[in-house]
Amino acid sequence: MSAHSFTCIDAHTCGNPVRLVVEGGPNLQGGSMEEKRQHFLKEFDWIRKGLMFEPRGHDMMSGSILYPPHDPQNDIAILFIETSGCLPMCGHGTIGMITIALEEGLIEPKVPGKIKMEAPAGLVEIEYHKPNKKVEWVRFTNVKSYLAAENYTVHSSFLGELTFDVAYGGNFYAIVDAQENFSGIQDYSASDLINFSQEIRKAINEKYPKHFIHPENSNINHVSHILWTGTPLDENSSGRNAVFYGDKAIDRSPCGTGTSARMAQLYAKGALKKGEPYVHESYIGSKFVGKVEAETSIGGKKAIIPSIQGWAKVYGRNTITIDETDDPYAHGFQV
Ligand code: PYC
Repeated sequence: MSAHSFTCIDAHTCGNPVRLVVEGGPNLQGGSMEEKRQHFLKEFDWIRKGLMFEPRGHDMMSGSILYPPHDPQNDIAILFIETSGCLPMCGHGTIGMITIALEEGLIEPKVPGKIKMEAPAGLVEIEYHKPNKKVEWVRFTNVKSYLAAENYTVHSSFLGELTFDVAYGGNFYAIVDAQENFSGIQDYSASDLINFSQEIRKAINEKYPKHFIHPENSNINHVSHILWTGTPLDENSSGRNAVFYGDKAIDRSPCGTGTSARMAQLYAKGALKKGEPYVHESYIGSKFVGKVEAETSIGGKKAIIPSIQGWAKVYGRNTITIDETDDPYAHGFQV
């Protein structure tokens, strides 16, 4: 039993929080970020819970810890820590963490304007614009994204029968478009969408066990997120979503991995062309700009290489203590 201190810098990416642990993160074993992720989950998950859950975090809290790259040609490696666990990839987390790291001088990119980042889901190539002390935007080229299933169905006790597709963009997303029993996110509150999502995510994974297994990483093997769509607030936007993650969160950003999954779905259906900007709005109306950079394949399926551009703002510095000697909530709680 002891007390541990973590130096953190807090930011938000288009409204969604990012907490970067700058000091106090554990030494992890493994030759890749996926191996280090497994080691962290086995031995250090209390750090994630303490820093993400209440009372030090909240339902939307999302963070990351930086590590040196395994391949010296790369600039940085990252572990994502979230209320839901350690995501293989997180888009808003990448944009936020890169913004913090550049503004605070925590990384020295080998090639100015470009960063190669090792994530558990694979190598992520990043570009950024930093005209002065502040980073204006960050764009990352995400992992291979693809449409995994079409026209599956699930029963919602709130809405009735729903049809959905599943696409991968760094996590598996069930994508629910407007249909007879669901008129679109504009007609529902965030807490409605959370209630619907909790139920259907569980039902989807029970009804379709082993249907969603990443062809190159069998640790990524279920639908973890629900992406609901609806009418954009700005008529010039291409789409709007509400992404459910963790147990009670609706992403305040347009969700980088969710936007990648959405573009993979639209591209596979011929509704989005290579190079065409896809302006994706979040539930609160903040925007990412996505693009299909290239077509590729994965596990015998057509896939895309998506890019996502967004911004983040740094707003806080924290030394957070997790004191197991006298705090009954040292490792956080969820209600
Ligand atoms: O931006 O990829 C993302 C993300 C995942 C969960 C919350 N945000």
